[in-house]
Amino acid sequence: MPSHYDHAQVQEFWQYIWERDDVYELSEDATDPTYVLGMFPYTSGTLHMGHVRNYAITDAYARYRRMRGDDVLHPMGWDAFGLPAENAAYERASDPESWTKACIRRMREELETMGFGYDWSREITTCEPKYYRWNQWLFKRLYEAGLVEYEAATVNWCPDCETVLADAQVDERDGDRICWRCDTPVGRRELDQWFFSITEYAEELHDGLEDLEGWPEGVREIQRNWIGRQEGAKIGFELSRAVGSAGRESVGAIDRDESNGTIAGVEVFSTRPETVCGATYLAVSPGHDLARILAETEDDVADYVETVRERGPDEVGFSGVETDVRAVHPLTGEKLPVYVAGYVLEDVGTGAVMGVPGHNERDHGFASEHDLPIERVIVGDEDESDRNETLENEPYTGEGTLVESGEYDGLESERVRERLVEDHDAIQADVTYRLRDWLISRQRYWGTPIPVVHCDDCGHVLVPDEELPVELPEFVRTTGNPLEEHDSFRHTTCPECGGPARRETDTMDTFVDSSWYFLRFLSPNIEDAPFDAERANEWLPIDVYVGGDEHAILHLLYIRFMTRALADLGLVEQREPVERLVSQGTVLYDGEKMSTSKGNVVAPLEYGAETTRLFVLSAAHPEQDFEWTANNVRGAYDLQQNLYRMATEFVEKADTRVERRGHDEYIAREIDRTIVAVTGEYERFRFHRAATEIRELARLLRRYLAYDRPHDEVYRRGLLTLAALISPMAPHLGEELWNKLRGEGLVVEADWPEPETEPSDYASERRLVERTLEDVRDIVDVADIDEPERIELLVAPAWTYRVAELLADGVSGDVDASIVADRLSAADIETPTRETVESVV
Ligand code: ANZ
Ligand code: ZN
Repeated sequence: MPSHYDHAQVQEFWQYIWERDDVYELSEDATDPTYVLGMFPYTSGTLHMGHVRNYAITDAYARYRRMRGDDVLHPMGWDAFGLPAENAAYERASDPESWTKACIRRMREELETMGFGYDWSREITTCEPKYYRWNQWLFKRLYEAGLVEYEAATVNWCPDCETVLADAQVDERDGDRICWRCDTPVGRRELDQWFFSITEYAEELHDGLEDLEGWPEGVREIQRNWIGRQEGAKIGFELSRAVGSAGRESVGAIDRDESNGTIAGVEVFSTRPETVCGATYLAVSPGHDLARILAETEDDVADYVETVRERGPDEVGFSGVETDVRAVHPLTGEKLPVYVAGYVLEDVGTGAVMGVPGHNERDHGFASEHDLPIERVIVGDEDESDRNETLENEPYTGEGTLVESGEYDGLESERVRERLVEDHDAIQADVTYRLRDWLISRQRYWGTPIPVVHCDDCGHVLVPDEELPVELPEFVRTTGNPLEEHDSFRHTTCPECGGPARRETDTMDTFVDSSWYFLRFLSPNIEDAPFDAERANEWLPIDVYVGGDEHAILHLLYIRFMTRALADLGLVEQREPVERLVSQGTVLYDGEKMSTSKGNVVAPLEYGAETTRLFVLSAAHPEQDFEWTANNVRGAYDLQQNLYRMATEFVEKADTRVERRGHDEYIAREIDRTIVAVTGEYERFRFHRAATEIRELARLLRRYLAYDRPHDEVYRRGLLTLAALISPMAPHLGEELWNKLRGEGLVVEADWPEPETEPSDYASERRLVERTLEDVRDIVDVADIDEPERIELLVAPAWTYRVAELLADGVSGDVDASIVADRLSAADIETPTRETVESVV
C-alpha cells in the first residue's frame, strides 16, 4: 500500500463497499430511529458548497449516532418543482421535466461521490405524480377543514406577456420594475388566488416557540418577529357623512342611520390605545371595505385605490385622499377626517388606524404631508421641559404621563392602557399578529396542479380523491402560463353536475411540497396515504434538522403550521416537527457569500471529497460563517495524510512489550480523555472542536511514535480511536485506518469507542501527570520560560517526560534542560528523540 493516501481511490473503494453492504439502509422494523435530516436540495443545477456544508453536518451526526448504536433514518430527496426549471427550459430549448431529471442525476452522483451515507431506498422527488398527488390530497383535507381560502390578491403583471410574474422575475432597472423576458414595465393586478389559513395558527405558532429549546434563539426570534404578536386594543369609531353631502344615498354596507346621521363604524387596531385623545384623523387602507364602497361613487377615491394597486404599497409613501366621511371620536365626540391612505396595510390589524401624529412615526409623516394637527397627549416622565416643546419635528413615542385627555390627565400611560378597556365599550383589549395567510397560488407550469374545477353552476368543486393526481400535461412554450394554453387540461367537466367546467390553472407554491416531505420519508412508497400515521407517531419529531438560515422564516414556519394542521386533521399526534434545529452559517470567499452569481465558487470536489468535508466541519461552529481559504483546506488535507502515515509507520515499529511505563499510561489516559471530549462535542454539533481534539491526540501520538518504540497496545488503541472518532467527519479515511490496523470489519458499523477507565479517574490521572510535570519542571528548571515553543515542551508531556528521563539518565550531562529546550526549538525539532537531544547537547 502506498504511504501516500490516494483519496480518490480510497473514496471510490469504500463507497463501493458501503453500497454493496447496504450499510445506510434503515430496517423497516426499527421502532424509534434517530431521524437526522438536512433540508433537501432544490434541483437547480449542481451541488454547491452550502449543500456540502449542510449535508456534511447531518452525515457526521448520523454516523455518530449509528456508531452509538441507534437506528438512524438519514434520507435524501429532491425539491424538484419551481421556477428555475421553467426558466432553464426556455433558455435551453428543453422542457422542465427533462432538465430537472438531469439535475437530479447529476446532484445525486455528486452526493454519492462526497460519500454521504443516505438511505437511498427512501429517495423522494416532489415533481413525480406519486409524490404530488399527496399535495393535492392534503389541499383537499385542508379545504374541508376550512383552512383554504379563495380571495383576491395583488400580483405582478406583465401587460406584454400577459402573465403573472413572480417577484424573482421582476428586474430592477433605473428604479423601474421590468419584466425579465421582455423588459416591459411591470404593473400589478388583482387576481383570485388560493391561500392556506396559517393565521389561524398564529397564536399557537408564536407561543410554541417558547418551548423549542432545541432551536437556536436567533431563529426563534426571527419567527417571533415574523409572526409579529402585538398587544393592544380595538377601538370602534362611528362614522358620519360630512356636512354638505347630507342627503346623498349611502351604498353597500354603510347604512345610513336616519335618526342620528351616523353610518356604521370603523374599527382600528392600536398598540397604544391610551393615545386616543391625540387622534386627529382616521385612515383606512385602499383595500378596506369603506374604501371599496366609497370608490363606487367617489372618483378621487377610486383613482387613488387604483394608483396604489398599480404602484404597490412600498411606493406610495404618505400619499392619501381625504373622504367626505367623518369619524366620531369615542371619548370626545369630536368629528375627525377620514382618509384612504396607502401606508395603512390592508391585512394588518383591522386595516384601519387612528392617526396619532404626536406619538407615532408614520402618522407623523402622514400628518406633516397633509397639514393635519399634531397634538401631544403624553409627556415623557424623564423630561419635564418637553411639556411645552412642539412635536412639529418628531413624535414622542415613549411612555409617560397623560395630558389633554380629560379624566385620564396625570395618569401613567401603562395604567391608562388598562383603564380605557375597563371604562369604554368601544375599546376592547385585543392581540393581533402581523403574520399573513400563505398565498399558495402560482400562475406557473412547473408545480403541483391545484385540484379544483370551476363550474358556473356549482362554484369551486374539488376533484374527487379517486381522480387524483391531477397530472401536469406536457410542457408547451408560451408567453403566459402553459396550463392556460392546454385546452385538454383546461376544459373539463364538473365532478358535481357533469356540465362543462374550467380546471384551475394555478399550481402550488413549492413550499407546499416541502411543508410535509419529512413525513413522506417515513414510508415513501405507500399508495393509500401520504404517510404511515402509526409510524409518524413513533418516529417523529425529526431529532435533528439542519439547513441554511435563509429558511428561518418561511420553510420552518410552514412545516410547523402543516404539522399542526395535520394534527388537527387527526393524521399525526405530534404538533412540532423538529426537536433540534441547526441553522448553518454561510461559506464565504474573500468575505462574500460563495455563490454562482458572484463567480467565486469552489466546486466541492476540487479538493477531494474527504478534504472538503473535513474542512467545512472543522473550520467553524456549524452556525458560524467561515472563510474558504486554500491554506485552511490544506490543514484538513494534511491531517489525513498524517494519520495515514502514522498508521503505516506504526505497523513497522510496533513494540509488543507487555508492561506500560509511565508515559504509556499517560498516553492511554489522553486517549480516554479525548474520547470523552469528542463525544461531548459531537453531541453539541461542535465538530470543529471535535476536530481540534482529534488533531491534538494525533499530534501526541505522533510524538509518542517519533520518540521511541511505542507500546503496541496503547498506540494501536490510540490509532483505532482516532479512526473511529474522525470517521463521522472523514468516513473514507476512517475505514482505511480501521482496515489497516484491524484487517477486518467496517468502522461505520463499529461501536463508538469507550474509555478504558472511568471518566471520574481522569481528574486524578491528570493530577498525577501534573505532579510529574511539576517534577519535570523542577528537574529542568524551566519554570520561567514564556516562549510558545518552550511552553510546548511542558505541555507535551509524553516527550517532556522523556526529556526528563534523558536528563536523569545523564545524557545531557551538565547542560541545563532549558538550554536543551532552546537549542531544540532553534533547530526546529518538534519531536526530540534520544539522538536529537544528544545532537544538541
Ligand atoms: C395608534 C398609535 C399611537 C399607534 C401611537 C402607535 C403609537 P408598530 O408601530 O409596529 O408598533 N397600525 C395598526 N394597524 C395598521 C395597519 N393596518 N397599517 C399600518 N399601521 C397600522 O405597530 C402598531 C401600530 O401600527 C398600531 O398602533 C397602529 O398605530 C399601527 F402613539 O395606533 B398605533
Ligand atoms: Zn357544476
